Amino acid sequence: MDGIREWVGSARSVAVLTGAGISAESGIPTFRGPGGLWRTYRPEDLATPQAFSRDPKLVWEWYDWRRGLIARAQPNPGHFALAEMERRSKKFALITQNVDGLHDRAGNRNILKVHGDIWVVRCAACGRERVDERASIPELPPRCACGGIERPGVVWFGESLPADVWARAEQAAPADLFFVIGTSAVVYPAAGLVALAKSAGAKVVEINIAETPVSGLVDASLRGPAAEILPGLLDG
Ligand code: BV8
Ligand code: ZN
Repeated sequence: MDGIREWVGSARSVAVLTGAGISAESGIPTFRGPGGLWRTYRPEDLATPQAFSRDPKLVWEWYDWRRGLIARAQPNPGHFALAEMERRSKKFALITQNVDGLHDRAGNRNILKVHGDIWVVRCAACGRERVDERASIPELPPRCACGGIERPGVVWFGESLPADVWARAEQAAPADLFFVIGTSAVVYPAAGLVALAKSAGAKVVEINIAETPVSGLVDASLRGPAAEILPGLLDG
C-alpha cells in the first residue's frame, strides 16, 4: 500500500475505471456477484434494444426499480476518496461503467460515463434527451412530447458507446497511474482500457474483492472492498 500511496502522490496523470463494485457499499447490488442484478434477470432479457422494443414496460420496471434504489443510496467512502484523489491530482479522469451518478454526487468533476446515465431519458422516436430525476416514474414507459416512447439513457448490449465519451476515455487511459476498481472486467470495449493503459506504460492497480480476468495484467492487486482500501491510499 505504501508504494501505491507514493504512486498516487507522484503521478503526473491518473485515470480510473470503475464498475458496479464501487457502489456495492452504497447498497446498490452489482450485476454479476452473489445476489447480483443479473441473478433475477438475464442481461439479454433486459439490457438490449431488442428487449426494449419487445417489452418496454418490463425493461422500464427494472430501471425504475434501480432508480428508486439509487435515489435512496448515498456515495460511500470509496466514491469520496476518488473525488479527493481528483482534487490532489494534476491530471485526473474518472471513466465509469456505472450509470448511478454516485461519482457526480461524491464531487468528481471529470467523469466519463461510457455506459450512459440512468437519470437521462431519451425519446426512441425523436431522440430528444432530458434529465428525469424522479425516484419513481408514475407512468411507464414515459412518453416524449412528440408522443414517442422514452428509453433509459444508457448503453445496452450491442449498442455502441457514446463516441465522444469513448474517445476521451481512450485518450485518458494511458496515464502514469491507472486504477481499475470494482469491475468484473468482462464487458467490452470498457474492459479493454486496462490493457490499453498497460501497453502505454501505465502503472496499473486493481482494487477488487475477487480475482478478475485482468488481475494477471496489473502491477498491483489490492484485494478488499473499495470503500475501505481507497481512503487508505490518500493518508498523509
Ligand atoms: C458494443 C447497461 C458493439 C447500463 C451494460 C456477444 C453478444 C453480444 C455482444 C457481445 C458478445 N460478445 C461481446 C460482446 C460485446 C458486449 C460485451 O462485452 N458482452 C460481454 C458480456 C461478453 N459489449 C457490448 O455490447 C457493448 N457495445 O460492443 O457495441 C458495437 C460496436 C460498434 C458499433 C455498434 C455496436 C455495450 C456494453 C454496455 C452494456 N451495458 N449495462 C446499465 O443498465 O447499467 S453492461 C453492465 O455490465 C453494466 O453497465 C456494468 O457497468 C457492466 C460491467 O459490469 P461491472 O460494472 O463490472 O459489474 P459486475 O457486477 O459485473 O462486477 C462487479 C465487480 O465488483 C466484481 O468484480 C466484484 O468482485 C467487484 N466488487 C463487488 N463488491 C466490491 C467489489 N469490488 C470492490 N469493492 C467492493 N465492495
Ligand atoms: Zn420524442
